[in-house]
Amino acid sequence: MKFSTLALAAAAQVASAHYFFDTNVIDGAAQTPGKYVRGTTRATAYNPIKFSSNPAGDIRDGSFADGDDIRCNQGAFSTAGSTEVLTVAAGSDVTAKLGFGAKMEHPGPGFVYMSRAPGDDVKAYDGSGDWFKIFEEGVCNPSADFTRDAWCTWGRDTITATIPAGTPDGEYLVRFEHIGIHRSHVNQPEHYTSCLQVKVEGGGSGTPGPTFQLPGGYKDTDEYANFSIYGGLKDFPMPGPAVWDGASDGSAPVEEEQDDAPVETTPEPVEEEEGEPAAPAPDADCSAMYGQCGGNGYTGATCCSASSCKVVNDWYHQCL
Ligand SMILES: [Cu+2]
Repeated sequence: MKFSTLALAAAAQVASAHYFFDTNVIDGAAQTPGKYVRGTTRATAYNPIKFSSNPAGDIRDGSFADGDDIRCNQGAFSTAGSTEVLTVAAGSDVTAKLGFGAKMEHPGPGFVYMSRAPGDDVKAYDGSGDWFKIFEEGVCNPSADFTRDAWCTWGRDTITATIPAGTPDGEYLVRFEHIGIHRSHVNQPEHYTSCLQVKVEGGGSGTPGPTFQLPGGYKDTDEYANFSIYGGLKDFPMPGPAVWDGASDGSAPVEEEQDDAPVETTPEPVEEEEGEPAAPAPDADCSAMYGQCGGNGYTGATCCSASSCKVVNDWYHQCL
């Protein structure tokens, strides 16, 4: 039956397409989720953070890219005290890993930022200070599909960065982020982020920078948030400050050349947004076809307006 095949495909996408970082990797071994990576209290941990200007129906758990949740994900600060602090040597790598076997199968860049905790007490730090960028990755395979596997992070479940050797000793938040940009052409970039708590030792005397703050550093008017991946390969305007060179004062960075993103005129393909219906449910009290109808922590409607509720996984029950 054609319908059920399509429904199964949609369900499989829901299970694999959204994700969150819940752990880090040390010498190849994934740590217990939440041991060094702050947890989240959001109802649907795997869902993205979008801008408050986006349609209400596309906002998940009240998380906003222009709100505090963009720092380390919703509720992360409430888990700071119970999250351990990982001691890392400057010059060594840190790696964050997605939970539940998920892979980054949205197109878009990966980033790693750091922010020093006041008083070098990261368990008491809310992330409201200055952030500097230590790593970014965009397109690795320009000959591949720009809407999919051209992006470095495609199909991976980790992001890795090197703590710059010049980083001063102290306690920091290390913020890992993937941004899905398949809907940036309609101003809906999807931010996936979590923070690792670290204590840097053996560091240097560099002055990290340039910096930005969160929220505020990402705006819905930024080029990356209005960029179309459709119509072929083009330069992507990386959001956030330039990557710190690891040594000098970053206050006067060499500006990276920014191409003006061409206005996209080709028709956009119909967007598949997994489990996120474009139209409101006919019965406003129940979830629409492909909408969520259950799962751990889910608080919305558990009935389906034009279908029945199926268990996709523990986190996601869907109207199919
Ligand atoms: Cu998505």
